[in-house]
Amino acid sequence: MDIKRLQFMMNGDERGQLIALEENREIPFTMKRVYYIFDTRKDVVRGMHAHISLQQVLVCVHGSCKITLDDGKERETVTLDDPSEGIYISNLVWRELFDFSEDAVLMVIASEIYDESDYIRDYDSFLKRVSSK
Ligand code: T46
Repeated sequence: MDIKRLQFMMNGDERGQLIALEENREIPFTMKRVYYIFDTRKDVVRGMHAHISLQQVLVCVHGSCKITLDDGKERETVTLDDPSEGIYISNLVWRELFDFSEDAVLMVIASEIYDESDYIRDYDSFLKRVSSK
């Protein structure tokens, strides 16, 4: 599956920690958008889609959540609970986000600006698309 766990360098001193994310360095693409998700209820599932061309890096900067990733062949569930770790997700990977802690803040860095036409929201259409790759 075209996903990658990223470990970011912490610039820590007696004042605390600082992590810097630069495009084409820690983030393996040119960044066009950042958004963050918070105040998500524990029983909620977000995502439930794939992207035609969007690449993203997800970092849970506070609290925790889980993400199930599926490329049409394999499925894997990853826990995000450390602000020094990110997960890179390529295009054509189905994602389901769940089990958000009350204090979770999920930051997402995206390779493109928001475009609804890039979303595949039907799982069968996703499977057809990946099998014709
Ligand atoms: C993803 C997961 C991790 C915007 O106006 N601009 C934006 O950049 C985004 C991402 C969303 N929106 C609007 C569209 C909807 O009216 O915000 C609302 C909620 O978006 P959505 O239902 O797509 O949220 P999630 O959490 O299901 O999915 C989002 C991203 O869309 C998606 O790319 O990978 O977070």
